[in-house]
Amino acid sequence: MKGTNKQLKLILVSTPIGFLGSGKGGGVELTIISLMKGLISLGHKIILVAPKGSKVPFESENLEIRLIDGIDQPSWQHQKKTDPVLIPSNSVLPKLWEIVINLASQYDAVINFAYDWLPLWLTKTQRIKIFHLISMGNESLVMKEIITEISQLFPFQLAFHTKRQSKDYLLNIDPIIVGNGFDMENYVFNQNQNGPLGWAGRIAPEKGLEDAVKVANYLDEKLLVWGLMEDNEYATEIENKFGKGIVDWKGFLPTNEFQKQLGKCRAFINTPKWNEAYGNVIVEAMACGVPVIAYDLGGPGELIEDGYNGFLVQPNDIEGMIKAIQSVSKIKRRNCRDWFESKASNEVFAKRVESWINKGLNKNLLTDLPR
Ligand code: HBI
Repeated sequence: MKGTNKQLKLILVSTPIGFLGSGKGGGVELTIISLMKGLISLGHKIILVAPKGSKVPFESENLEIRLIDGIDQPSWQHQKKTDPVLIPSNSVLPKLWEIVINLASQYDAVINFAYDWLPLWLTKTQRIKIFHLISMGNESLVMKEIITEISQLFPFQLAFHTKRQSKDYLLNIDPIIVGNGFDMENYVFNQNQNGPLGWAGRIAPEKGLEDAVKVANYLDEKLLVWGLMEDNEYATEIENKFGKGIVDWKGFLPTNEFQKQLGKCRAFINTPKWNEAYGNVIVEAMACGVPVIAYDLGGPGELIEDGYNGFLVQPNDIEGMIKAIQSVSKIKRRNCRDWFESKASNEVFAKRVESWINKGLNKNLLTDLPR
């Protein structure tokens, strides 16, 4: 047992919007894989309950995988904030949680990664403690309601990636922040200071790609773009506006290929238009030594230390973005890698999650609730 605590037997439940490896789960896919690796290296035992087709890029005798067939849950990012909870026919979500309920008696705790109403509501009904790593800012009223209620009843069982993300919710205690984590071995530090500009993320309006293209256009250079093509119309609009030659679409690549190309960039541009919960891609850039120039919004605004591992720019400030890019050589690329190793490796992330779960398991709600 490497960790200082006793072995935990944990059920981890994945997002129902797409199997692990499909890219449809966005950043939460990477979070789950990294966390499993980190928790197993701390000596804990895991069973992953996930939609059929999910792939985990490593094996361990401390990891069991249970794959469940069923129809994907619609993503809250494609629904209105006021929409009701939809349960499609043959839905995978309730099937995932039926397995969890049947397994519960043999495990110490559950960690849920789905941004969905059902798992949060189940927290009130199960003996086993269900912990929720909330993966987005507020995207739905019914979700905000149930998160508020669970924060009243089981405040120690909710955690967030960043403080700014948690500000979207009405919480009963100070938010528990666990950050995020990535496998250090997957990212190679690249010294190169004269490369192209890069941008990565789901190709969708809330990610603000058009601002990055505007900046590249002004500087009269290409923009390398990695990410799942989620909204084709949006991409076509950008090409119609700025011409075909400016964006070099790299697609959604496996981490190993992505980080090799990403490391060649002299700067990584991040232009969120929503309260980005964390910003996995900016940490992946820093892991490769690439300074990040980000709007001071959401998670990125909390992770970038202005002048140390990148620059922060006022949201939507194109001028500011251009100026920052022109001074990016002032940032020591090694700072970016150092920040990553100390704050966002899967070891440090797993230790933060382990402490969150242990504290939550030791809380006796009757005596520990704040008055
Ligand atoms: N929507 N219904 C639903 N459930 C999820 O787990 C979910 C989602 N939309 C986006 C999403 N998860 C992830 O891409 C982000 O949390 C990162």
